[in-house]
Amino acid sequence: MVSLFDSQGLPPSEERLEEGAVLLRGFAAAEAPALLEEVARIAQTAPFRHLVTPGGYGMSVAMTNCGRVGWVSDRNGYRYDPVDPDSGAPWPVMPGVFLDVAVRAAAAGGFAGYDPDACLINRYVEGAKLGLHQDRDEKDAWAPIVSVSLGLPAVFLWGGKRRADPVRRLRVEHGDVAVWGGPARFVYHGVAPLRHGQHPLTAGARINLTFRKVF
Ligand code: MD6
Ligand code: FE
Repeated sequence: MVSLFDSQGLPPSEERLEEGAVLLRGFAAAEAPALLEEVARIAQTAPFRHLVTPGGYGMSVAMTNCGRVGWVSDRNGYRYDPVDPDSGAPWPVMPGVFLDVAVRAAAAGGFAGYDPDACLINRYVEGAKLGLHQDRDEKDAWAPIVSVSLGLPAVFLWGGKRRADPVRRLRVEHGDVAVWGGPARFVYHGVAPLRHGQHPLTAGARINLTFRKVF
């Protein structure tokens, strides 16, 4: 009998990157318009801004957050902050539709009972990029990162556990969700410079939602 599942035992729309990591193609496509409406609402309270790295460089990606804490960077380093440093107010509450997509994607990736504390929202325009890095500012070293791509496509860089490991270039499109945790939690990753384009829902931008269990 012809199997609907590939040799890795996953449906064709799920690409296993390695132990603990999957790319769920189109997983959030149906919720994407609702997710983007919430992003616009969040950005009215906590506007997108270009954070400064500890080294003093402005990041090309514009960021904001929602949830119990938000990821921020300044001359003192990276941290999770319960308030938006620009306003002194708590970050907007994580919308139900965000939580629902993140929890279901985590479960599909093998991580049941996901309880993210933070959602970092990234906005890329033409030329914006994120260099190869590990996410290591979270106390929970097992719970997955859930990364939702919206709008313009991008090339997601998927490396290994050491910076010098080979890097795969994965095209991520509107609605795709990557989940990495457990043994894959500290894989180096990044985003190649965004190519010019137009998307019906985000115009010239890519929006990325990155969920994390922090504590
Ligand atoms: C992305 N973002 O925007 C992935 N990690 O597709 C990240 O991996 C990320 O934006 C740590 C801190 C900020 C980020
Ligand atoms: Fe990251």
